[in-house]
Amino acid sequence: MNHISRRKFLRISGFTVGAVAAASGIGPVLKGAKRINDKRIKGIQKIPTFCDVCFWKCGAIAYLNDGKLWKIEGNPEDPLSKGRLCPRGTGGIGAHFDPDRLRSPLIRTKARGKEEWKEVTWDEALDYIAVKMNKIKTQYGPEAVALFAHGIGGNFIKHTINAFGSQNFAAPSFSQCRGPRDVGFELTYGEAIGSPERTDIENSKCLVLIGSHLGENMHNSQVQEFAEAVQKDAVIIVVDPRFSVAASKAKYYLPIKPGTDIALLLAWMNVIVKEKLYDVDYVTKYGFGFEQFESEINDYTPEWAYPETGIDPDLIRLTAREMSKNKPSTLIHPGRHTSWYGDDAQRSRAIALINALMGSWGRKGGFFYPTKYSVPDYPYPAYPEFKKPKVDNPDKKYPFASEEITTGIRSATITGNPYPIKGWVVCATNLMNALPDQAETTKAIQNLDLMVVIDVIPSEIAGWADVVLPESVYLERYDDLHSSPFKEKFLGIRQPVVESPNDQKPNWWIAKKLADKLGVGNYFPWKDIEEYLEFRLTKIGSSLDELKKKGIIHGQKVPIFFEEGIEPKFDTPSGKIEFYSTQLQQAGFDPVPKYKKPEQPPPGYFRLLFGRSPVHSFSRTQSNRILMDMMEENEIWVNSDIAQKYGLKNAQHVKLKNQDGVVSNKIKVKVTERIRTDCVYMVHGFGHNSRMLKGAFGKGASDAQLITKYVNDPLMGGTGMNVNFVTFETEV
Ligand SMILES: Nc1nc2c(c(=O)[nH]1)N[C@H]1C(S)=C(S)[C@@H](COP(=O)(O)OP(=O)(O)OC[C@H]3O[C@@H](n4cnc5c(=O)[nH]c(N)nc54)[C@H](O)[C@@H]3O)O[C@H]1N2
Ligand SMILES: Nc1nc2c(c(=O)[nH]1)N[C@H]1C(S)=C(S)[C@@H](COP(=O)(O)OP(=O)(O)OC[C@H]3O[C@@H](n4cnc5c(=O)[nH]c(N)nc54)[C@H](O)[C@@H]3O)O[C@H]1N2
Ligand code: SF4
Ligand SMILES: [Mo]
Repeated sequence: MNHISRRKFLRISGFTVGAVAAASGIGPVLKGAKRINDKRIKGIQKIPTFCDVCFWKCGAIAYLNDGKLWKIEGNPEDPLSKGRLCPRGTGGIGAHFDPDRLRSPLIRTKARGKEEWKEVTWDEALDYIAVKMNKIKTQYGPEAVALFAHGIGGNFIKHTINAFGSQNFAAPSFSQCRGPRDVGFELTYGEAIGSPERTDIENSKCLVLIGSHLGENMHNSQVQEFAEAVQKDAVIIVVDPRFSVAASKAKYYLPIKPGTDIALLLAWMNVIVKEKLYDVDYVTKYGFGFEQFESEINDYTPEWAYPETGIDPDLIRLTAREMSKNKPSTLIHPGRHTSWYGDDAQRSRAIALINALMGSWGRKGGFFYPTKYSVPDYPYPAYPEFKKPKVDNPDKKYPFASEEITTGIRSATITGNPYPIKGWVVCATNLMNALPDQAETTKAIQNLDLMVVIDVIPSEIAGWADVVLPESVYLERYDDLHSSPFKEKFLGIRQPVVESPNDQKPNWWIAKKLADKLGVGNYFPWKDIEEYLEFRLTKIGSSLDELKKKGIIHGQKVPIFFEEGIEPKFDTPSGKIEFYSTQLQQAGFDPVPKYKKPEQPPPGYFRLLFGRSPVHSFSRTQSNRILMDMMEENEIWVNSDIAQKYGLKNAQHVKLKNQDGVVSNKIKVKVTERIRTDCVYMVHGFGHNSRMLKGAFGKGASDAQLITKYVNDPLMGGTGMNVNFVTFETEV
């Protein structure tokens, strides 16, 4: 393996912090930025805050030059960023300057989805919403209004909706993202992985990445720790049908047939158990049901796994031994976006179990026990009694769902079962791109009496709203306090760096004002957010002033590993690590994961895979002109042999047609050896079709549009989305 420095590693994808600045033409776009502070201040001002280009929430310092927004860097005091932002964070200032931003509240004038609006005042918009919400309340009950939100900005809106009387809330971060993983680990260890992940990547001596494409997935701390591990010569094993950026750092690359990871995991466990390569003491002390587990995996030899996975049995043995050599500092990464095939909670459980064999849970180089700065909540009045159970998972159809299921709310909106949902409030989540099956989403929307979207740009979901509310971007507002469960306790603040350019308002203001209009203003006893923050900060002996100045404060260091004194406790029915799960067995599921063959593409079709670009977040940054400069459209990765067979040339445009006849926008072909022949790959988030997104409209293709099919995870309701197949249309 080649040795590279951390700096070089971060450059592997060609996007260093410097590159962002150089490519972005920051100078010209900066014109006209307004600062929040004294307008006469000359020279440089530094204002600590935290990033919101994704949900990692890196501590940052924004710079003003002569009162104008200049740049943003990492806050060295922040344990998540350690003073460095990822390229998206650095380009985040482009959100403030985006010419396509929403400027004032809008009310729809034509049919839903036609994107015809009139500009209205905040009072008009909020009155309109309050009247409709109260009408829904009278007719169907308050729980007929549901909230979809993603990220810290949703906290205050959620408070308003709860005060109104509804607890129907869901975020795509569960059933479309990390839900299966968290459930798989909860079933095994009694605790979830959480966010940020509780993985001690920097100290791991052997790191196994199953699809986790760190380096393209730019979750900052993990990428920095990954670079650290590479530098320290950790053995990297990457399992991915596509030769990812991470694969280029690996000692072993396993180009697995998509959807067959459980077979590989079972074969690895088979070798590890048969050759007694596991941590015998650890398993004996903390394990439950090991004998049943052992007999269940007895037949899953590497030779059995070979035709399923396409991975050579010798390579399976070699990598199993390599993992074992480095235990307990062997980390089989749990992944994050794990809603792939519908058997995902079981795949995650298999990952949890192989980690248990390595003894890595609770150990250095494995999984730490996170700690969190705790700040007392604001003493709000109790919410009204919720008269109906949540709508998203009736009769506990998905018995192990530990959070709410977005698609459950969507199907209740379509069917009226278990009860009708008539209003959606959607805050900071582009449901058209985040949920599978867009036709189902629009069908649900057509059933609504009220559809409200709170966004910063005219996203696809905003295009379907009755009322669109323009929020201030993160650089222009306060948010709730931020303390993540992590390796150390810390508390961060987001504060305004510049003023909003038009009539945009922060989410706390929108939430409070809407509560007033709904007649539940007593749930917001504070005058403004500064008073709210001051109140909470006083409770911990700090102050708003201190946080505004420092951006981050630290708590006391506590042990986070067993070897540091954490007591090994497992919140499972047996109080141990469950190699055999009686909970699953009693609920009629496999107590030890089993492998089921994935459905194969029909002849001439290829499985559609998707992932991240290092310079974009989901579908939210494509119109940020700084990030757009770095990547304007996505490409479809096609294996060279397949390209030759179909006569496809590099950079040629094609359309993709899926198994249900849905045809995509034009997308550029990337001919490459870096992907298997049975699948194609694209970056998620492109192919915008909202006409008001002038900069991003029609650039590249949308994976979401092609995901008309999905498979529900029977354990927890996650939506496996890697089950769609596409073919090429070359007449474009
Ligand atoms: N097809 C497909 N679907 C997926 C995925 C995929 O890869 N492919 N990934 C899945 C995963 S892992 C996740 S976590 C989810 C992510 O799902 P989402 O969180 O819904 O991601 P985005 O599509 O970026 O939508 C975010 C929306 O918030 C808006 N926004 C940005 N900043 C602000 C703000 O400050 N205030 C407000 N009010 N709005 C703001 C953006 O303009 C955008 O419309 O999607 C899941 N769904
Ligand atoms: N730059 C950037 N970074 C991000 C985000 C972003 O929007 N932009 N979003 C963040 C969020 S919320 C999430 S959830 C993560 C998502 O990122 P991750 O959790 O790291 O990855 P996934 O999206 O699950 O998977 C994408 C990878 O899985 C591979 N893959 C596809 N099918 C299979 C399979 O069957 N088996 C195996 N072994 N591999 C397969 C694909 O080829 C691709 O390399 O990224 C986070 N980081
Ligand atoms: S990982 Fe990047 S985009 Fe996400 S919060 Fe950190 S700096 Fe911002
Ligand atoms: Mo995610």
